[in-house]
Amino acid sequence: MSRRISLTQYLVEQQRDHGRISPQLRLLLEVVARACKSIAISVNKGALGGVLGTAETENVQGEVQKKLDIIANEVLIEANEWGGALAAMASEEMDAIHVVPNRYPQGEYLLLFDPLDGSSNIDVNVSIGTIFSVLKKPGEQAGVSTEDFLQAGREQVAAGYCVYGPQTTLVITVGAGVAMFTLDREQGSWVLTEDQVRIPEDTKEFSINMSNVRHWDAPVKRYIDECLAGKEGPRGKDFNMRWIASMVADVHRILSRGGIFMYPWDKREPHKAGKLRLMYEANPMGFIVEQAGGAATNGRQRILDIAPEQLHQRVAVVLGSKNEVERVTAYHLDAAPQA
Ligand code: P6P
Repeated sequence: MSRRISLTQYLVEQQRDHGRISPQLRLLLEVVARACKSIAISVNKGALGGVLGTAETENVQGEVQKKLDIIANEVLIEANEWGGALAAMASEEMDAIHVVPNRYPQGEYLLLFDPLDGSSNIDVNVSIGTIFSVLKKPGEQAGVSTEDFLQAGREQVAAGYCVYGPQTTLVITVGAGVAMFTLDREQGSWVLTEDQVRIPEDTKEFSINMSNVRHWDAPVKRYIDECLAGKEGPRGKDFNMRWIASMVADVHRILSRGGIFMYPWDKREPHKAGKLRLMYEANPMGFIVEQAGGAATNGRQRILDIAPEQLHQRVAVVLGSKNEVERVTAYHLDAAPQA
């Protein structure tokens, strides 16, 4: 069992003892963690807080926004503007980047987030979450632009998510492994409950939306068919399936006990490459999964090596237990180039 230390002590040790993070980055992560506590309180109120249902507006993705999507976005923006660690923020819920107002000092970091991932689950009381990614602003020049955000995922200096479920759990990496913190509601503090999280390299559990089977590329269909064939098939073992339709919850299960999560390329919208967003879903989750000994690809290429072209670009995602992700990659390389 890991030492039951606070998030603050963990981050101070990462800064002071391991030299892994700067004082500015430590402050930024503390503020994001505090914002997640505020979001958790709103989420947990549900109908009592008048926060369920839609907001009658659409986001840049063309998705109808839930009231809690907007609340979570505003909490993260307001919490992170004043601290002096950030130059700008980008969010799934905002078309353009949000530059820190002139009334506050500008810092060297860029924060990207999906403020409330899994929104379709909000009104039915299923786990949802906040995903965030931290980059350094490139160059020394004053000012910040959208292009400054377009860095490959391997450039991230920190990433994390908060899952609002039976427990409220914050998962963070600063590039030295993955740590999990559980919210102690009596104290109102984050307590380290697992450090150096490891994903088993093998698994018997896959996570995919099976209703899309007719739209998948051949390698994905081959992989899933073999899982479904079970003990009598080429894999020689039975598989189980889980699909919560909330990436944060599915990824948290994989970090906790292994598994493979797939949201593959889909022939319905070939130009979109996939449903999930590269910059604030696939990249942070890919960083976390790799830091826990797993793997994350788009089926063919390491997610963290993908050179972004647009802030809201989408990507296919295959992540989790290393040996399973590598098998899916092998099937893609065996097959003809993607249609
Ligand atoms: P589907 C939630 O909307 C999300 O972006 C991810 O959190 C989740 O994994 C996926 O979409 C679910 O998609 O098509 O199964 O509803």
